[in-house]
Amino acid sequence: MRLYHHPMSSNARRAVMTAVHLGLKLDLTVVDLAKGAQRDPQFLRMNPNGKVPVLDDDGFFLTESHAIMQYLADKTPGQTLYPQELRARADVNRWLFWSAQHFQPAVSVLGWEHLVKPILGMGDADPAQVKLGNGLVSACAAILDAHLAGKSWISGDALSLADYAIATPLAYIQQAKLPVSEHTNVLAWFARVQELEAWKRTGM
Ligand SMILES: N[C@@H](CCC(=O)N[C@@H](CS)C(=O)NCC(=O)O)C(=O)O
Repeated sequence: MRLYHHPMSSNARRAVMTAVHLGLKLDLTVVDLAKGAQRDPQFLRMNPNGKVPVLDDDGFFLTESHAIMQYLADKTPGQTLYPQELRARADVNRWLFWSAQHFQPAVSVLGWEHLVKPILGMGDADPAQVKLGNGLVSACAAILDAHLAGKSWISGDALSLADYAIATPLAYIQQAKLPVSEHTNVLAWFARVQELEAWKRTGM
């Protein structure tokens, strides 16, 4: 299997971490986002959205990082990251959708303003966008913090796809100036994730 990714992409990292945890071999191809390689016609044939990650499993092209995580887990007999039991799986799914719909987009606003724009030389952060991003991330962080009170992992009692999905954008707490410092349950949980082999073996 091959994954088209970028080393700075938190969306791609959650797929890579899943593969590392599951012991699946992924060949990695870097898509040079800064040079616009994601808009090459050849890449757009794999993902018309022009975004990484894209998984190529023997000619089956799968986009959307959370769907890739689910696919990789479903391909792996005996795995425990993505439970089989109906309600346990539904709970993991609930957090994967939360990650895709709420948390990652919220972090992306601040990631763009504080991290990507400077790298691309696109000027100063836009105060209105920073205000928007701070509000969105703060709201998400408060929800996650309350949920994590007294818990080690996000869904059930064990590490799951939900933890990997939600942790990856937090790699940019400092650079993206994410307003999470008051959310001690989030920080304690994130410290646990950072101790995991899959975290240590991925990212920049
Ligand atoms: N919902 C998508 C989002 C993917 C995404 O936004 N990828 C970013 C990198 S983190 C990208 O490829 N951006 C390039 C662009 O928009 O031009 C997923 O979860 O895979």
